Amino acid sequence: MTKLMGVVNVTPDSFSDGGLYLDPEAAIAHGRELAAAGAAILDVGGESTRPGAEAVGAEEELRRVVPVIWGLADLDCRISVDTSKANVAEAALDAGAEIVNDVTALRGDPAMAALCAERGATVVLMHMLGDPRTMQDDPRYDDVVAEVKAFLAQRLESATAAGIAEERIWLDPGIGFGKTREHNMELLRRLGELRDLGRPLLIGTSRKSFIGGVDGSAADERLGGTIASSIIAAAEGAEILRVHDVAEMRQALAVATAILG
Ligand code: HH2
Repeated sequence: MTKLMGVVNVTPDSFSDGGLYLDPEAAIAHGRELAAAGAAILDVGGESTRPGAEAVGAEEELRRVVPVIWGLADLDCRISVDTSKANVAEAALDAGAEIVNDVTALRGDPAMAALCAERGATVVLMHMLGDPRTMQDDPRYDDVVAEVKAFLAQRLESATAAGIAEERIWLDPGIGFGKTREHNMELLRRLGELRDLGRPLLIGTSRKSFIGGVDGSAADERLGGTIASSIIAAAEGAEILRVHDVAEMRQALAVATAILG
């Protein structure tokens, strides 16, 4: 059964919903709505990773995410924290999170792997070429799927060597993170090849710019493209879909599942 991870961005500058949920009460209310709409997981983030985004200090990131996680912890939903800083992840785990979604795949903070191992957290390892400030400058690959797959295999090995149980690791090719529109589409088309890695695949296409690259739509007009790309990802074996629009995605998934079984 494909699971939905609802996005709760507690940021002023996220690419599609920046500033909407910066107030903790608004973020908590939004998270509760996503849970009621069918999210199995809520991904709470306090730092935008959109292309060109500026890094946020740990103090500010903590101030944004911890109260929101506290406010969601009673839900019948797993909480994930979207961070690459170990002290933010630690405070989030203390507040009730169980999943660490690290877009640097444990390369950003040398203390992150040991923390996740010690706390028994589930960890999302994502592929990114470069860092958010520069990743869209001129990404190049000979074979994007083979290179992303080799990277994820290496990060999986490094995470298990650091003591993180393999069954607690999910993998993500990082749609939009150092990839052209063609790279993103090829990864989605050939996603099935990443199933050989033997771990659940998480995919985040929600509202991303490759959709606007197809039809010129703005970030808040990409629901149709989000649904199309997420359904294709699910059909290719993605087990977790990270989306902003949980209710609409849940209906699309239910219909696709009813048809295809
Ligand atoms: N995409 C975004 C953020 N975190 N994490 C994973 N594992 N996979 C993704 O594809 C992914 C992610 C970007 O989306 P969003 O959070 O809406 O934007 P921003 O980074 O601007 O806050």
